[in-house]
Amino acid sequence: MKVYDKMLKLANKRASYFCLLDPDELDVEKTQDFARLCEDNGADGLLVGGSIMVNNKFESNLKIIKESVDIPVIIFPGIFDFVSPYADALLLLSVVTSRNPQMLIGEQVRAAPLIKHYGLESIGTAYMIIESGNSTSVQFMSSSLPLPRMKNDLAVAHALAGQYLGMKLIYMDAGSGAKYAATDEMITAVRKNVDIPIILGGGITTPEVARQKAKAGADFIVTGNVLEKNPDPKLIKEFADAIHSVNR
Ligand code: 1GP
Repeated sequence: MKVYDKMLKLANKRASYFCLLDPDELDVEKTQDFARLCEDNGADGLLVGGSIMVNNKFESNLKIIKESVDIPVIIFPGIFDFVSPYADALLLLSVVTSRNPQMLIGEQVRAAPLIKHYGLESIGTAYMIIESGNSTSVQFMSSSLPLPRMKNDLAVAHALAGQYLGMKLIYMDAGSGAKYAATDEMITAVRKNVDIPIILGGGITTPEVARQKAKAGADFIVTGNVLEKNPDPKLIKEFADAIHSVNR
């Protein structure tokens, strides 16, 4: 089954949990353990990527991750130098909140021939960068102004535009290490207006907040930083249980 079909199936049942692994931050020796820890404690999938590549560990780490787990391994590219065959799918992000053509279509054009070459499942994703209370790597690297955090109508308009353009997912991201995650009100407003699944990430630091965001309408909750700082199996399980408790 294609990763996207699995995601649709999950989204119809209950909220789901994705762990984000930044390949630059992982020692090759620890990568396998970390990926398995996430799977064994309830993660529904792994996102692999980051805003910038600071070393050459991406492909070797991705390969290890892919060989270590059965849950979907999905490339989450900050830049499209992250295309690789060692994954089940790739989120083909277009930064719909940006007005920088490189982020809207330029990077995707660069990536497309390689995606075709590898036969990689590509999931067109409307990527929305939301104001986070601090400056995040993704805002800086994409040279885009984030969407103001109280402007729910603007968020809805961007998400709808993504859906009408034929994108398959909405990713609402306050950016890694965000001070504030996207508000419940904004998530609910987007949820009420679009039919495609919503991924929510950036600044989720406790299982309780993760559950709250899932209740507000996010179908997939992503955590990155919090596990990088503390890769505790108990914490991963608490996140997974809190998110899975939200039924559709
Ligand atoms: C960022 O959604 C991810 O793109 C995860 O953010 O590292 O803040 O959990 P955190």
